[in-house]
Amino acid sequence: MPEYDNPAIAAILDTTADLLEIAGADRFRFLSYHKAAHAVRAWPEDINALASQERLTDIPGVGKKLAANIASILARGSFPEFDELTAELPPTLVALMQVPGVGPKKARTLYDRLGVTSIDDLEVALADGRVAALQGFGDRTAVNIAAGIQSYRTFGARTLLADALPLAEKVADSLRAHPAALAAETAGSVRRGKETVGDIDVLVASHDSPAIMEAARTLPIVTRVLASGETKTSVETTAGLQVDVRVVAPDEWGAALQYFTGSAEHNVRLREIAKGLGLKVSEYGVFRVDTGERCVSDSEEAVYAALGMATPPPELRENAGEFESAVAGTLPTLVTLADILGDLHCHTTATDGKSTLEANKAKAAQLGYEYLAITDHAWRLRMVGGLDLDDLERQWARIDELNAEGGPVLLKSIELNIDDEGGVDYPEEVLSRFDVCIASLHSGWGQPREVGTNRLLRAMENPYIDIIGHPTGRILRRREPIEFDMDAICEKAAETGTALEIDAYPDRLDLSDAHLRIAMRHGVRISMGCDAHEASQMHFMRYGISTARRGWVTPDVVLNTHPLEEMLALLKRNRTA
Ligand code: DGT
Ligand code: CA
Ligand code: CA
Ligand code: ZN
Repeated sequence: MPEYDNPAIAAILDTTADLLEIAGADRFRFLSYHKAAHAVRAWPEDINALASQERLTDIPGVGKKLAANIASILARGSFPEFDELTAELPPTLVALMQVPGVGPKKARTLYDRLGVTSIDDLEVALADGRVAALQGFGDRTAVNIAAGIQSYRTFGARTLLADALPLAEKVADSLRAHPAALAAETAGSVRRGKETVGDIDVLVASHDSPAIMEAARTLPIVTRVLASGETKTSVETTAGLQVDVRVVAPDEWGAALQYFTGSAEHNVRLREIAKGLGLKVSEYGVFRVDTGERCVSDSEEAVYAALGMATPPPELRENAGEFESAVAGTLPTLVTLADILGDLHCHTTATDGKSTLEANKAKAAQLGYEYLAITDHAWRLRMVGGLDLDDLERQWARIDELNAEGGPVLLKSIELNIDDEGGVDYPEEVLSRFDVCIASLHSGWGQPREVGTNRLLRAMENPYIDIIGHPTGRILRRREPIEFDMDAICEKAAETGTALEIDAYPDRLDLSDAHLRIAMRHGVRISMGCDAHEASQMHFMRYGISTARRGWVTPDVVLNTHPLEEMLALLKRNRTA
């Protein structure tokens, strides 16, 4: 029986939810599977350890029944309800639902009427006109679905870093522990900290390649060996993700790690630079073109040094200015997780969070934080219980009590909603009573670029809006960013002293790396928050840090790398008051 980790279990629970929805089950039933999947993904402890201690129900949203289902997956790869569903519907149908423009109803119709079970089937049915001919579909729907397949193929099929990184580390750790391995590291987009990854790459240094290839094929999480040769093995894992394991000779380690870390764009540029120096770079080393002699290959630093430059951190290797900095010796010292002294964005049971103030505070203490901003939703998000003034007074009183007990300081805070004119939920006399305010866009997708820009510009003029939360509102693989003029926003942010957030929630990572590079050029201050809706999600900070590093963010510009008093003094409200 292959081994399941948290993302692998979550994937099966999500598939169950999607199949239930396609089968027409009631909303409550399928949502309970999605909720549990979400919680399993975020849970910091390994699911196997939890199961063996009979503590699966510690995970929020996992009751007795779901715990039994999870235990059954761990034991035999499935559970009775899943067996029944997959007897009726092929599990590949859920991939159809990932295509923008195809929901559960359309997926069902495509299956019932045309026998479509995969995206490949769907493309054939679109091409020969059978989709357009279906009742309730038509030409326009068919065109939309075709466009949806395009966008699914470009970004929908990728895996969130948060689902890949723990697995990648586990594979690298287990291969590193192999007696024949001298070193093992993750490479590729995982090592570069990219927000989504196509597959996992792991590099191993060894004199005994067959032994490492055998170890790769027999990793406990393997469900299928896709290919296995002398130096490369590709496997599919229980989470559905592909892992490529490559073996190199120990004296080629540095050159190979450099090459397989990429990115492809970075490597292309590196080879051009080498050419100009009469050198050639490959995964085997740096060679002199005239004599064919190998200069260096054993460490990454030696490879870059041979080309006359410092070693850019993996997160910067996107050919986005790192070569110029590496040659000039001006590579930035990037922010690290250890620099973070607090979290500036979380929710509680007062609105749509699942954890209490007390639980969030306990988690902040466990993470060694000095402070935690409590940023529940404001009044206008009534849908999720947005707070009115009475609610706020109650929360503040409780925060005062908890702060009197010592430990991490809870900051009285809020996540405001920016309306279509750039206004927010409360008048200034209320806003002035918070320690810090975030304001976010929660509506208006598809608005013209000018509208989005103006809403944010107006909001930043408010002296009490210290931070713009998840500025573009993107949800990876599901929702495009709100369009706005990033240069204009950054200029205003720098001018008014408004911080822009990196929302570290794994499917947001908003601002993105590309936007952060613009923000850094403008000297904008950055705020980091997990947007945790459950205390365990405060562990997501590391993914925000990966994005920050990809965006060239240095520790000093981040609000919450500063001790409490210093951080408060940097807030807009305290600078202009
Ligand atoms: P991914 O998996 O799509 O998230 O992105 P990567 O960057 O991990 O790409 P992947 O897995 O195809 O290859 C890993 C690294 O190996 C890549 O970043 C650079 C290097 N590499 C692989 N194949 C090629 C190639 O054909 N040309 C170049 N220049 N580099 C390659
Ligand atoms: Ca990869
Ligand atoms: Ca790969
Ligand atoms: Zn939030």
